[in-house]
Amino acid sequence: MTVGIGLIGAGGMGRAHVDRIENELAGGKIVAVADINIDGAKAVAEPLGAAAYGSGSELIADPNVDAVLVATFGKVHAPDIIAAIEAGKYVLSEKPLATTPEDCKAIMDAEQKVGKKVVTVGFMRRFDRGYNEMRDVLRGGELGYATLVHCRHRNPSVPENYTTRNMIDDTAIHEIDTCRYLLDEEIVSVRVDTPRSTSHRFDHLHDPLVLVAKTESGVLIDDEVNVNIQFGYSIECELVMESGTTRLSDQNRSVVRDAAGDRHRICTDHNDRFHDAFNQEVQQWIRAVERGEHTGSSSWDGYAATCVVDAGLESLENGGKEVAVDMIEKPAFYA
Ligand code: ISE
Repeated sequence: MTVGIGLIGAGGMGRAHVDRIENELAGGKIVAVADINIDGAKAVAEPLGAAAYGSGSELIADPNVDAVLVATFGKVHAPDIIAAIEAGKYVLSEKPLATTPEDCKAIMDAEQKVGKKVVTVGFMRRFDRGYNEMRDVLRGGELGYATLVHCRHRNPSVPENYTTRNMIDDTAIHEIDTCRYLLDEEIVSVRVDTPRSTSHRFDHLHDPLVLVAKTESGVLIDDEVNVNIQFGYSIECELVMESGTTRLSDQNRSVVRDAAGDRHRICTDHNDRFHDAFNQEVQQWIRAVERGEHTGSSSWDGYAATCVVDAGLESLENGGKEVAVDMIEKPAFYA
């Protein structure tokens, strides 16, 4: 079976997914594209012979669409995701699942009503080989339990419309999910520190920020979010256990040595650094849709990350005070 995929949102992330589905992955085909800018939808759809729509609801109603890939802005995700759930279609939603805990809860309610998990959230780092090897080391138990996680999330630069809040809801949200995944527990409190800012930022930004979070068992996470670092896209993570550590290495495995020293290529952006993880994520989703199964992170993971983001934003607006994460009890449905 070829899974007919409908893409909602023809921006950069949506087009990157189209490219991988059409040129790198197996089992799926883009059959429809929707965007509020219908010309943008047509520009992606027409070369593929796919249908173009001006709204998500028209795309979801298209009988050729078996599954829906949502790549619009987070704050408009919820109505399309809920409509797709009610139409009985599997969904892969780019992160964040939604921008408020209330919208995430509405998605979870709709999913529980149809009685099966159909929503995957695009936290692609869960498919990155390095993070999975780190997770295996912790789970293996030989180095004891985790005590600390040190994370660094560095982007070369950001556009002028990117805000300080985006450093948490758009950027640090990846470490929030990754640490929940690595440690297999929830984050219970967050504080955001605002060190001296770099001169490379736009004036309205506080850059860098450091998010400090604690988990249920007391593991302390520090996440440097630094979005104008200039030299490239650099993601680091070290997990400290009782008698050893494990850390992410760069995706590049070879080093050039010459008279200038040892060096390897630095990644340029998230599509470059997480190319393989994105491909794994979307490929596994297509295969799972074929089998009628759920894969990857669930709506609960999307909800939990959004609750942690909310606490981080509250801390940011209140001088870096520690804020407890406010979350409902996990429904048995997501156990
Ligand atoms: C972007 O939306 C992403 O998801 C990238 O992974 C992240 O590095 C970047 O900071 C975000 O703006």
